[in-house]
Amino acid sequence: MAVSGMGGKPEMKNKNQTRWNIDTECIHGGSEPDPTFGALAPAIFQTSTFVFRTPEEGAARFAGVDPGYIYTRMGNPTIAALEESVAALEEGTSALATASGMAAISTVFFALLSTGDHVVSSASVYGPSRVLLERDFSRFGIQASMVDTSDTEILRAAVTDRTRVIFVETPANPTLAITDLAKAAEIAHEAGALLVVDNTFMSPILQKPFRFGADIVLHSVTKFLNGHSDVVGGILVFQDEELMKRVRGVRHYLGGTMDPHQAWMVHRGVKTLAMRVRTAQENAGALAELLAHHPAVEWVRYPGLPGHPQADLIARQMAGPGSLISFELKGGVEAGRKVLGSVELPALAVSLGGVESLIQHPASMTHATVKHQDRLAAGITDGLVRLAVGCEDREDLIADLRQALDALG
Ligand code: LCS
Repeated sequence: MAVSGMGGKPEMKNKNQTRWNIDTECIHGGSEPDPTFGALAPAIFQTSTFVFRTPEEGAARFAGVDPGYIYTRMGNPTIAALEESVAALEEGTSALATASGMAAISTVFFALLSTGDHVVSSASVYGPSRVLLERDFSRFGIQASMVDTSDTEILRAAVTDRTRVIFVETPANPTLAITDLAKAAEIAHEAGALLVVDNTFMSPILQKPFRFGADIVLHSVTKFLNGHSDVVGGILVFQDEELMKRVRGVRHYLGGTMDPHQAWMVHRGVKTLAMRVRTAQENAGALAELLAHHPAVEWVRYPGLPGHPQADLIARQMAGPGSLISFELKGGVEAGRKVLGSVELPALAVSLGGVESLIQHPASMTHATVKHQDRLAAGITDGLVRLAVGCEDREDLIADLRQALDALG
């Protein structure tokens, strides 16, 4: 990280392109030995504010003439290092880290939508993203159509002359329905709207939404990017600097900025992103196979299983099927509860993308706030179980899930 004088902002080395292959980029992006002591690991600038050497310098920073730091809600070198790293991984030019994934989502909606505007969103987005639109943004006269964006014709038909944003999560949480990003971008741009993609489930290792025309890519970094189930955070990534500045102004005043220590933790997590994502994905492939062949299982959804109806799209858009599996047991909700209680390795907890495997029941947990009929319409059946596969030993995971399924009799 090149630092230009006290409080100077780091320079972006990788404008719109990565210098290295992605595994190397994870380890080195946004990190350079510090110029003072040569520490390999970046320093944590745990400060709320930055000292100006002269009144003129302070005035120049507020006027935007001097790019140095002012106050951590508006920017901080430790947060900037993470932003630089994730921007490069997503092939963006800049990023804005936020206090949580929901802070990223609410900030972007607040920045892009005004009274009378309309949003089209995937019906099976993460529950709170949907509730935020339907319960909260509706109070300001912003309409939302929650549709099956994995069907391009349904998506096209939902767009009106007031549509300003198309917001998709692909694969969706937890139905794993896949939306064609190139088509969604085309539909958004024809309507004069922006395509915002929640790329949390794939991470930049497995999907690069900007390549398909996305305007903003966001993450709950709580998941894969941090990867250790110990930090909540979010990030927004841009290729258009004007758009970034519009959203940045809103982040600064809404106040959902990330904390420096949080940023440092996430940046450390990013270093092992590629290897974690691949290990979890290999484990998930094996568990999906087990589920697909087990007599107690009614159905299993996993983008990597043979014969997937969207196999062509998956091959075009995703570098791999990821590590989320959803399934339903023949014994329905009751059997699901038994499995949730009898697996030893996957912890019974919401969230995903950590090294630990987690299992949960969306209808009563992550999507409990979504109305029952809306949940069913979105494909989140009452018996659906979501398994977020981690990085434990594959044979241990297989043996554990097998004993839980076999015990159903
Ligand atoms: N986007 C997706 C796809 C998510 O899965 C989540 C959280 C968020 C955004 C929100 O991020 P946060 O504010 O929590 O950092 N997903 C959760 C889940 O599936 N279980 O618990 C949280």
